[in-house]
Amino acid sequence: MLTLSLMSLVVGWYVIHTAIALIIVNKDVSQTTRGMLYPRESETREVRSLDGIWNFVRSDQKNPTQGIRDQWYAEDLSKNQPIIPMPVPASYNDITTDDLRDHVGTVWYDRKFFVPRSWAKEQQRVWLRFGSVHYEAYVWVNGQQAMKHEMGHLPFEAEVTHLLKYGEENRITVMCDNALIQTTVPQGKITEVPNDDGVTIVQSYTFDFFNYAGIHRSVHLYTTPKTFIEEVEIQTKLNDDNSVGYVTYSINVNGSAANEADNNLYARIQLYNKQGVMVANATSDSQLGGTLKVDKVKPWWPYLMDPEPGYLYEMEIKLHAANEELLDVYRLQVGIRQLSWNNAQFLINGKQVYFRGFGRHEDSDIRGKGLDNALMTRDFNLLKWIGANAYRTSHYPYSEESMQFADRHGIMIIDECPSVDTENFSQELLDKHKSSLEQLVHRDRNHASVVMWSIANEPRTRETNAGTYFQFVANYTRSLDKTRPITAAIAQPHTEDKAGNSLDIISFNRYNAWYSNPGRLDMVTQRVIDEASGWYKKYNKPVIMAEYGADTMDGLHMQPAYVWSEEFQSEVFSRHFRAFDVLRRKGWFIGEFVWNFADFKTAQSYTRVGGNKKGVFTRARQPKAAAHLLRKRYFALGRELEDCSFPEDLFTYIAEVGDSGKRDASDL
Ligand code: BDP
Repeated sequence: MLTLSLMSLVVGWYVIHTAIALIIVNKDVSQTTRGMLYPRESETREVRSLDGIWNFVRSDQKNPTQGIRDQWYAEDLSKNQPIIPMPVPASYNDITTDDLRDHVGTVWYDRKFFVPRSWAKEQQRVWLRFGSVHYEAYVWVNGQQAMKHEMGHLPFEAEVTHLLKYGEENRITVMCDNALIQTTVPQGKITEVPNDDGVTIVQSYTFDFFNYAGIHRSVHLYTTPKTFIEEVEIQTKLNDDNSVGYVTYSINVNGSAANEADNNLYARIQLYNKQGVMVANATSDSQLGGTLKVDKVKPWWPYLMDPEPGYLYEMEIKLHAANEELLDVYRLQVGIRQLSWNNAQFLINGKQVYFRGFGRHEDSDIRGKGLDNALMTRDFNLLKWIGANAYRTSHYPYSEESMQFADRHGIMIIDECPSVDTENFSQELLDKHKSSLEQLVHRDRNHASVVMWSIANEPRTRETNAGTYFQFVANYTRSLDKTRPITAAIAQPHTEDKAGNSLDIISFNRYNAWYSNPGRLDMVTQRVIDEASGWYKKYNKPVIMAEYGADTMDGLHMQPAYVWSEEFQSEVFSRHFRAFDVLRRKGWFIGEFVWNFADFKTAQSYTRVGGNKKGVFTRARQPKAAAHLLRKRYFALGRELEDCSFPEDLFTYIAEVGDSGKRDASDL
């Protein structure tokens, strides 16, 4: 009985705000992001990682708020509960051998760390920053609440100068709640379900990836001077022949100079090329803004569009007081490029782009969605090996470290917020959805690699209110950044969609020969052509196929091709390639994205064998047969469209054909 009433309380706790509004209004986002520059060392800043092994406790699923009521944060977790070791960063789900994987509700982490005595300076502040915690986080430092943040995959930070003990040991405690309800982004449902022991609470969600949770990205402590560079926003442009670049910057400062008279702050900006040679410099205006002019600029180009893709300059910002005193130094990497689009094309530096890439996931064995530098580096090597020039961060923002990699390697990013399968449009959901985009744009606006914002994946855009809802979301995103187009990956029939009007570029997902007409390879090509044409006809905007593919068990071979076999995946791809080539000639079809880069874990279901197997690579990042086919296509497109050269090993010698065994593009 007691169990039952407690359970009802739990469900009540998670379902308070589920009302679906009939009228939604466009309200301001109540809390917008401040600061949050990626933590970097400089002459004036120190950075310390708090990654490592933390202590971990899971709450009783039936009593998720117990830790708050009993103030677990007031002491070491180990004082009151048995603790287990937990790596940070990592999802906690796949670390243990028990049922932690499917835990619903709150878990707790803590760890100790020293703050050096030397950090106790009058003129210095200390910040605590999380790269991401999924889904909701409460943070205490030495028992005092330091911050609270809702939303996975996005960073948050707070000043903790006043909470720390200098030259002593400190404790940080985190409570993380993975529960998803109808007003979280993404949405989910918590229900009470009878089981063999009475009742249990169940988390369900419609999206097709495992709801991994925990401290997913790095935790940093960093210092800034008392008066410091809090925000930097840059925008770049090129002149008509791409020979001169312009970097417009605006800086926000937090704090004021020690002496009132010196409060007239200014910034000195210097731009260095890869050789470390200064190519431009400027002194800011009194608003701490201005424009740098870069003669003989090396523009930022996507991979294979230029022999030197991903060219980055280093921008050094020095903040000075009026008396010349150097207050703060921050450096960031800047790619100089210009985006434009119209009703048929997307252009970078005046050149038409044809996207060829993937939908992806941050996902791997054991660590789940935890940041892993080895995996990230391998993934970028595979992207380049296969000749991709883009990916979509399906279905949430990826790590800041991966965004930096994308800048450096010239991989274009369609940057997606965490809204998946969006439905039951309520006021509260709209506010949070907008907030997720505000946080995303704020975090990623300075990345050259980010070329488009995706405001949702497979939203239910034929529902009542969908038109208004997505108009509000799109217009809000546009108000934050006018330099990039907006898309959403839509799977509803174009005839019934209500969101396309609000987008700049139409992306659609469709699984011909898989979810539609499974196994029917003869029902792919024409259907893809017809659907893409339908979208274009309806909206008169550039069209991308953002997802297509087939689940494939690596090692399963069947001739003739049969669903789940490697042969089938290759055939499905090939039937799409035919459609894409017809569509490319129409002039408004601008990209093809395979679903998915690699196999990934999902919730349990009879349609999934250990997860979604639509990867071109296995979860261990080894190629399936279709990877070799896709590689030939992506490089063939690179040769045709951008005159790139072929990698030496693209073709396997088979036999003497004509006067040599060599192939050219027409042999593909
Ligand atoms: C699409 C979703 C994607 C899924 C995929 C699939 O956008 O998240 O993983 O289907 O079922 O509808 O493989």
